[in-house]
Amino acid sequence: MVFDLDMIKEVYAKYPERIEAARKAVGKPLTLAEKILYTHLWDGAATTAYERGNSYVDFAPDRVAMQDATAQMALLQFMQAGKPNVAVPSTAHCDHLIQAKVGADQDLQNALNKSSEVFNFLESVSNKYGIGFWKPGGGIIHQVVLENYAFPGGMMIGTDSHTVNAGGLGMVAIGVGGADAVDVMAGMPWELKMPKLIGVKLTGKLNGWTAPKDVILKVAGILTVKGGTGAIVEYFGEGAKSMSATGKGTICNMGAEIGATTSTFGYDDSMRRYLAATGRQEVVDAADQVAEHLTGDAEVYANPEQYFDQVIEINLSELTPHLNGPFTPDLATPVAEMKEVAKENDWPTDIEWALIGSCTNSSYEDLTRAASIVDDAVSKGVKAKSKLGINPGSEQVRYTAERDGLLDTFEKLESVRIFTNACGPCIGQWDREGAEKEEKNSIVHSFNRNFAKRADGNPNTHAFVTSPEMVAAIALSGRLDFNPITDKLTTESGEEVMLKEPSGLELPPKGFAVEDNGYQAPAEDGSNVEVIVAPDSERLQLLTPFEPWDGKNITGAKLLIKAFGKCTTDHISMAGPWLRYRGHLDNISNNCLIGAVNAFGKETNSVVNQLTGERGEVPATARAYKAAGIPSVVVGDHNYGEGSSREHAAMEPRHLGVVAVIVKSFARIHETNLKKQGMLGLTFANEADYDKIKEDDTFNFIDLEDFAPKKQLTLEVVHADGSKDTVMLNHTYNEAQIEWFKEGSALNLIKKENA
Ligand code: MIC
Ligand code: SF4
Repeated sequence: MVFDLDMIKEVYAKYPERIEAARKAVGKPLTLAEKILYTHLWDGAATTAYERGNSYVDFAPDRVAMQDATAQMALLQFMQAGKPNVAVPSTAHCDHLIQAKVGADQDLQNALNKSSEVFNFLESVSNKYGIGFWKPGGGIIHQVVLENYAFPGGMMIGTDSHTVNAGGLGMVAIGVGGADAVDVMAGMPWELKMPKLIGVKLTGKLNGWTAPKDVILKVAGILTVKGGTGAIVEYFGEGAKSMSATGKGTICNMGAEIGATTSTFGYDDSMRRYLAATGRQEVVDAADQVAEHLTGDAEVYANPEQYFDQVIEINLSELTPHLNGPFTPDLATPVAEMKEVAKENDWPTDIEWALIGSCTNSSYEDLTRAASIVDDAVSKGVKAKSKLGINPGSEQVRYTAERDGLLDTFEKLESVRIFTNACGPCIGQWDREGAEKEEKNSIVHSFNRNFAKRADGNPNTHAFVTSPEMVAAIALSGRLDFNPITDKLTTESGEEVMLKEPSGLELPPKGFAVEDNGYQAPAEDGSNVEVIVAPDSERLQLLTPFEPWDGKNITGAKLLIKAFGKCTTDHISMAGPWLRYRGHLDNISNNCLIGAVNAFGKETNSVVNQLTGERGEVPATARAYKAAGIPSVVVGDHNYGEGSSREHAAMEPRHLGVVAVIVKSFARIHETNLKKQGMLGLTFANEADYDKIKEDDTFNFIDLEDFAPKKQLTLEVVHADGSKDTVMLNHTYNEAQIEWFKEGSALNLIKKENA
């Protein structure tokens, strides 16, 4: 079945005319990213060119996707918008709340027992408002979207940073906070600053042990975790065409780790093959009619330097396998150098666990390539030294892999565990035995993120990101520094053998198959569906609107925490066990900033309460200020809020009385989330002023009453000894966003306009 074919055809019907208008407006050949952006303008055909990195633009995305951990807050907000139905095709996917422990069946049952309240809530809200619902076990949102909904040249947003995965099918797919999704579902424009464009030219062809994952591991090494901020990365060249659509998805997926707004590839045969194999020949037929518009212009790819803001070239024939980590996804080490680098850094080299899965690498092709390694090793008499956990990306992939004997191949290893088609260990939903001992250890996985504590909650677990085939090889050898290209493995009988190079199948030769893919269509007429939230629930809480701004300068605000170094959304609002409270703002606020390192004392979750002079936990201290009617301020370093789209990282401080977050720089989604929730997200005009902030500072905003676009704000910082510093702050608020601040949140404004 093809979902929303009419909508897709309508999008393509507009393409020729809108591309022509865009060409006129921009006045030069167009990149693919520009084509998709300009065909999706809220106001219709383009009349003017927008300045990249500067102009705010209103877009009309074609669809919205949400996963359970963020959908709760997104839909609690949508329920307040006063609309009977979602305005564009939207889906909700249950994938984040299933813990990996014993194996798929039992783990799924446990999740159903534990989280039925949340699943039922999401199911009934979906049913009521016309949202497609994917049951627990149906698969990981981004794999399910790629298999069912993504289409070349389309634009979508999703409440998850890895929504960008759909770039593998030539979309512009962007991760956002729930409040942004509410705009689109409520039929309003969605605003984004016109992205800059980074072109990545891929020459040559992948071979041997090198996989699509290595392309993005390499790019991450070059651009670092903030190098893609505010930019769309467009891949092109012969090398791009030679990769499968799911391989392209892997590359786009992990573009979130360099802060990119999204990544994409031009429409090609790999996409045709994938669409056809996933039952969407009709989408191919429709796309083929506008195929010339679904990729960048030839002039652009011939002279990329003239059209992109930055160009990177990678020769796939020369690329080698990489391992990125620990603790950050941009620390790239070629596998061949790991022996040395691990020794130099004292990284543990024994591997107890190796994990394949996540939205990044859980396709049929990924499983076949990893299985080929296991098959070869088993036939040579090698036993795995480490445990191997596998989360298939979707029920369709799992069912097909089972039918084709791939799961049997993995199960020839005694130590393998097939987990649910869900995020599992990737988001800390992993009951890893012994993790509570907090021993120093290393794991390898095919996921995308490896921030401290992310997979198993142990701060001393060094997690390394690599391709599924490398994960399999490392699982067999039990060593982080194993290089399958040069190193041998020892068989049961003591013989030394080399592993064969991986080989895989892009698509299942017998086609995909599935019995129950997990999809549930919403009611035709949802007006009678009742959504129930128990008032005493500890997991769900209806939202109380945030207070509007009183129009006066904020004064007397206290420093809550000055965060030191990396402060990702995992540090601000940890996942893992806390996913439990994603639908309950007050309860989840108890994890607010508990992972952030305090610049004073370098400890986590320990800050000075200026009212008592005593040290306390961050959430409790914030609550104390709030109870005393005193606003508070958070200060941070570069790329603050890197990582997830979770708007809890903005709503929690807001709920606890924080009025401003002042940092050296922000990650895109988090900055928008702060704005949407009526907070002040500001940056130091002079970065060095970060150093002026002391532990017991009080802040006075001098000219907030004149808050206006492109005008700096002045902050008076009063130190405990009475001395003062004046600090200038930059911001990126436009008129409309200033209104969100004034109203207390963007949602308050929507409600007011709909009243
Ligand atoms: C993640 O990978 O961190 C998540 C969990 O998928 C998040 C969303 C969330 O926090 O729920 C993301 O990437 O946006
Ligand atoms: Fe799920 Fe991990 Fe993908 Fe996030 S990155 S959607 S947690 S699999």
